[in-house]
Amino acid sequence: MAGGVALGVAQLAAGVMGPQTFPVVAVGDAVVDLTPAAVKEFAIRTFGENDKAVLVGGVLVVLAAVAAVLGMAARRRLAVGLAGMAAFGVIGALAVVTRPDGGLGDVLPTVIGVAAGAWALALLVRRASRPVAVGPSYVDEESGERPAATSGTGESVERPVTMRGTGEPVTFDRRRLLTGAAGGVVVAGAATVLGRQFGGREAVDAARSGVRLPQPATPAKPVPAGADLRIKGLSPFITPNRDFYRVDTALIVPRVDPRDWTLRIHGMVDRPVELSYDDLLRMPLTEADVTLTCVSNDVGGPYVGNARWLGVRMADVLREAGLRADADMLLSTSADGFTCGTPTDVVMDGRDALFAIAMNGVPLPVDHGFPVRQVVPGLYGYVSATKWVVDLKATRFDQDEAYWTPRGWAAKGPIKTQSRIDVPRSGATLKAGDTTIAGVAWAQHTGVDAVEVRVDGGPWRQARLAEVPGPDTWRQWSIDWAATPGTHKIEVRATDAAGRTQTDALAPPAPDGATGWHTITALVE
Ligand SMILES: Nc1nc2c(c(=O)[nH]1)N[C@H]1C(S)=C(S)[C@@H](COP(=O)(O)O)O[C@H]1N2
Ligand SMILES: [Mo]
Repeated sequence: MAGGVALGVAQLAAGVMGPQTFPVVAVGDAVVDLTPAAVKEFAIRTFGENDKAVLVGGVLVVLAAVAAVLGMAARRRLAVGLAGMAAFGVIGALAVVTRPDGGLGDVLPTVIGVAAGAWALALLVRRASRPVAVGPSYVDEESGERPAATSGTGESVERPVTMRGTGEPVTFDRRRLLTGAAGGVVVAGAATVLGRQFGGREAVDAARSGVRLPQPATPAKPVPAGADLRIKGLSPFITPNRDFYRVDTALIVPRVDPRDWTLRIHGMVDRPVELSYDDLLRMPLTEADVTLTCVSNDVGGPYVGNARWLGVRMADVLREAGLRADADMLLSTSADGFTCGTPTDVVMDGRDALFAIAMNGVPLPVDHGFPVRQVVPGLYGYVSATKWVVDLKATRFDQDEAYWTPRGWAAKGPIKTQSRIDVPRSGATLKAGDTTIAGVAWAQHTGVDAVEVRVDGGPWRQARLAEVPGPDTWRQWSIDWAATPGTHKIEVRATDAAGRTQTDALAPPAPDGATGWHTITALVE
């Protein structure tokens, strides 16, 4: 109970000071940062986008178990419980302070929480061991006073002891313990709920809804009518924001107020600059359809999506800042300290590499990087797509390292050509007869030139390709199939516009992206 009070009060204080100061989140974030590539992959594969809930739940379960043990120890010696509480406080405080966006003042919610927890523990332990008022020698431990003596009328007995007369030895006042515990539940619960309400959430949401998106100076190339084959179960050409995959290291997404946001451009540049959100909105905006892909995506996996982005060309900003020729890396940093290292030549070669402010016609959703994120066609997200970006340093790959590099992932991450079967779903049961196999293929900034499908190891057949506005998006494909009864293996492979056909050699996502042909089985009746 005391542990619950500590967490609830810390949550309440963190609600005022900012969610990153909640020690449970800071500890979870630290666990994420200390996670090697293999464990990250395991977590993503096993829990998918619930990985964060699982992690926070895990931290809470461990805390609850240890708190229960400490609580029992405290009944014998209060000092042991208090020491345990303090030890957790130190762990939480260390985690908060060592976060990239953490400062010494951020320990306040932890300190207040631990103080409240210690107070609750002392109070409950006293109530759990309070001797029954048995005579005039009894002294109230809380007040230090003698209770009114038991009178002959019995009326002035401070609290009735319900078990009197049963013959059982009474060791503590059960009712006082229960009311104390109930009080603890109320304090812990109310503080948690209140804490979650605060946190500047509304302010950022309001600021986001208040954003007026300017018209693009360079609108997106029109999407050809034939880009969407509109086949049931096939990924739509544009992924709606609510369906767009989310991958990041943030347990609590940074809530950045655009009025406070700035982007600092520095390092190997002649004229360092700091842009405000309004500065950015006043620059010429480019709109582009770009398919984002995560390096953690397995062959056939879900971590790929296509959206219409609106933003300022990174190259424009960098030219204005006087980017030096010998800078080969752009190290971008997010509000929560995550970093990407993006090759300079890719950003400057004329493609639609953007500081994006909008996604599919609305200001970036908070989960996808509001107010500003990077989007670079052709590179996996972990080396290019910094959400909540606040800092860009022109540097060199031989001088700096981005977040995932020391954790076992390649420093550079061009997207590997891939194709995926969306219909039928793997393991689906279909009726015999004419049916359609369909999916998407991507080779960002190169383009997809061919998709082939084969059934049960037979000859490769060319799929029909949907139209695309350019090489930076995925491309839908479909092929007819006369399904015969039985279990069938269906495979797909794409060839990019440079003539390279996907290899069948299976490689896992780490260190630089999965390879192999997406293969499904379908049962035909
Ligand atoms: N701040 C921040 N930006 C980030 C990440 C992150 O962990 N933190 N993850 C990157 C990765 S690995 C990918 S694949 C893309 C995913 O972007 P999305 O969540 O909008 O789909 O964001 C990139 N940008
Ligand atoms: Mo990713």
